[in-house]
Amino acid sequence: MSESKQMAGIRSTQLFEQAQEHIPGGVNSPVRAFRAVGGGPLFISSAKAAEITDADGRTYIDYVASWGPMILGHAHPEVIAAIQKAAALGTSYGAPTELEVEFAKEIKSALPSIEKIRLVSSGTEAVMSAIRLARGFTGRDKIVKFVGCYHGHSDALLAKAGSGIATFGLPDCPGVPAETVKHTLTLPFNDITALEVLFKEMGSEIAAIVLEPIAGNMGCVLPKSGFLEKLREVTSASGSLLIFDEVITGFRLGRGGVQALYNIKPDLTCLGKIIGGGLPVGAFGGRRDIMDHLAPIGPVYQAGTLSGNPLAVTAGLTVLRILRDESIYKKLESQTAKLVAATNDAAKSAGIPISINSIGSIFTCFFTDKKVVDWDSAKTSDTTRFAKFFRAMLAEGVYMAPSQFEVGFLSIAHSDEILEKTAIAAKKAFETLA
Ligand code: HOZ
Repeated sequence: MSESKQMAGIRSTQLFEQAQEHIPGGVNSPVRAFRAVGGGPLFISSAKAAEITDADGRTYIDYVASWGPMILGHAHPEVIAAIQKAAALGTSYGAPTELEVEFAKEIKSALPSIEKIRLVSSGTEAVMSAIRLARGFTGRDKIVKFVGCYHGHSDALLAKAGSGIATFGLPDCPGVPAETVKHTLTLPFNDITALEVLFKEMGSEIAAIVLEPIAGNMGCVLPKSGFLEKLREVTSASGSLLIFDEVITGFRLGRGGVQALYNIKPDLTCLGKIIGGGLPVGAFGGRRDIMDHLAPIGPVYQAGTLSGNPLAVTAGLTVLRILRDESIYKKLESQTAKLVAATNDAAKSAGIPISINSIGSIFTCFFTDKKVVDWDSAKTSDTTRFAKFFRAMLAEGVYMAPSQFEVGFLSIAHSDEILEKTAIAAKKAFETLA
């Protein structure tokens, strides 16, 4: 193990000290601060393909992939060229463009449940807007979300959320008025009985169920057989809407996201991450009759100066067009399967119990011998052991999400050579835990 790589380097440490003077916690998004794993964060200066390089000039194999968007690897030449060309034409107009029409068509061709779509600038904004629209359309206030699912940081959706809220064990968030969350009902993920009981009792008051149909913010958690079908059934029966938050899964687990994999048609879908090709973009779309409730043709207001930004749309469109090649997804899946198998082997030979959940090109290695099916089982993971593993992997040159309750992402740049290096690192890292 290269001791010199064990901690953030001198430059990252200096930058973190400065950052803490000027930026709360030194970061612009909490999980990045490494508080759940110890040590200070790496400050990144560049990235290429499957690797990132920090301010100290150290290069790491990257499984964060900007939390998902970099499915083609960092600084993909076609994407960079497209952005450069677009930048020369002006970076923002605050007016409609042909690009937005092309982008809407591209997304609709992949997700037939989307009849109309509106662009925003982040996943948070997409889900927040979809909830407002669902409430405006149904005339109902209550929404249902699942414990451990994360839908961005808007007030109504922070209740029992995943990601940083789960990582730091924050039950409630000061600043969110009780009146705002009183309409947010929470249920355990994958619990069909609890769902049926709730809808029997108050289905007619519920505007929408919102969920990550494959959860990615309590680690990767898959829906059990029949769960998504039951959601569709109870919402249709009660006149509530079904909203899929596919911010992580859209265009990542195949062009059609989870809805294509499980053949379920949500009323609304929220997208983000990959559709911006690494630039800030979110979107929400779905049934025409619902979407037409949005201003300017309907009464539900929603707006954004940088919505449909030409640079971001160019980057996203370039990526989505490349992703028309379905063989990319097959390759990603087989590379991920290799990584999962190697990780299981390494843990087994070190005698460390783990439970890996994975689908397509995402995965989470939980440090538990339990099957992880919801937030309660995710929580059985030994997070101290995870933190030690994280640090050992970092020391071996592998950069993973600094929280147990996130997913790892592969890109098409994660070659066999990269996977072999990762497997060697994992073997050494598990041995440090034995
Ligand atoms: N909420 C993101 C993970 N699911 C973290 C984003 C970030 O820190 O950049």
